[in-house]
Amino acid sequence: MVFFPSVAADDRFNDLIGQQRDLLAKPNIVEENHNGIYRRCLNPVITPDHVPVDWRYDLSPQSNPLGLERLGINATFNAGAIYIDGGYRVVVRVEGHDRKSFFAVAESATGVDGFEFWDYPVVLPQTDEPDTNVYDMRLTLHEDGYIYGLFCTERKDMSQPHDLSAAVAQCGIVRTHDMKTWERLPDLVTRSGQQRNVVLHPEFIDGKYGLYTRPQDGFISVGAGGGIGWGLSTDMTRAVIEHEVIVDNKAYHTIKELKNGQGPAPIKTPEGWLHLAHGVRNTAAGLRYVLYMFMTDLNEPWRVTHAPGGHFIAPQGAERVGDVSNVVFSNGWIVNESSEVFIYYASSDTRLHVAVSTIERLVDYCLNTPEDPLTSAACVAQRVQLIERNRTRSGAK
Ligand code: M1P
Repeated sequence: MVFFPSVAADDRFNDLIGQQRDLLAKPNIVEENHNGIYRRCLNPVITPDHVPVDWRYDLSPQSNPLGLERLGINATFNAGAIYIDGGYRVVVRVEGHDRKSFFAVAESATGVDGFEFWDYPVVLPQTDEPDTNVYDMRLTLHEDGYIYGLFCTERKDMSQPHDLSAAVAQCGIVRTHDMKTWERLPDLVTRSGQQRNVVLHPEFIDGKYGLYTRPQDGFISVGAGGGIGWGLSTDMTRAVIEHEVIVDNKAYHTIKELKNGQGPAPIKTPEGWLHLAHGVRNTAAGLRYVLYMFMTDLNEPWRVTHAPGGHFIAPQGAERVGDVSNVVFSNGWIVNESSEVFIYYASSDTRLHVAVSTIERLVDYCLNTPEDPLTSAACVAQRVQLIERNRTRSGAK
């Protein structure tokens, strides 16, 4: 058997480009069976195979006569999202084989398929303290007119020089008008030693910028900290939060027992702000990340008004397996002019998916899904109540 039949490098490159063209042209399929709240699309919307061939291969037959991949892509996940001029744009966390993440914009006309990367990844300006790794950008079109990107910047923890996995996570900030040129602003300053999952609220609150935070003690563990926090900053060019309150706390024996974090910027509806977040619990198989929703007051977005119990989206089927298995994570969603909602979520830190819903359905879900009553007995009572109502309605004895 000939393992590597002799093929001209040019032919191999044309094949790779053709395969990618076919992948991008493949229409997505919406699942048939669904819960009425959302419908998953069956194919991931962005995988490493969507990353342009010329970002991975040296396409010169002279310097790459064997057609080898030079800079591989390991994963494409956790994407911020924004809707501009009828285009669905995501800022994807792209991770190379070297374990460093970077940001890249991909755009689709439908929101569910045909995502094509722009020509170049985002070139992120640095602060005086360069980032080692950056990830999970949340995009907010703020009423001040800028598009802000808040992301996690990770650097070595110099106070523990011999522990090579000791890191410090903080909130990096960029802003832009065109998503091509990004202005880097100083990192957010808070009283917490570590911050991840920081998100900018889209509207001013008493003339100040509102930010959802996640104060934490350690890099992976939130320790005594945690919960989705909230604070105000007078300025984004030197963002400082002096005082944080907890909007949504961790809770014993729930989907957010270990930690939680705000997903994308909340969506404004007449009934209140819709929030998407992730909750984490520990299991014998490791951490399990699921998505959940809640709603906050229109004028006081730090005050929870509705908290549907349990998870909203959990990893299922092939989503369960990847670099960090049993994880779904979301930092981007889009509402279009028809009030359809496109929820971009990544599975197992590996690839990006979309589920589709509507504002009406998500509001109904938040207003009418019972809260988690926190004990087995109370959960049974809640379910018995539902069964009894249904039986009474149908006239069953
Ligand atoms: O590996 C799962 C997720 O872990 C982190 O999220 P959190 O800070 O809430 O634990 C992030 O690194 C995230 O990117 C990752 O998907």
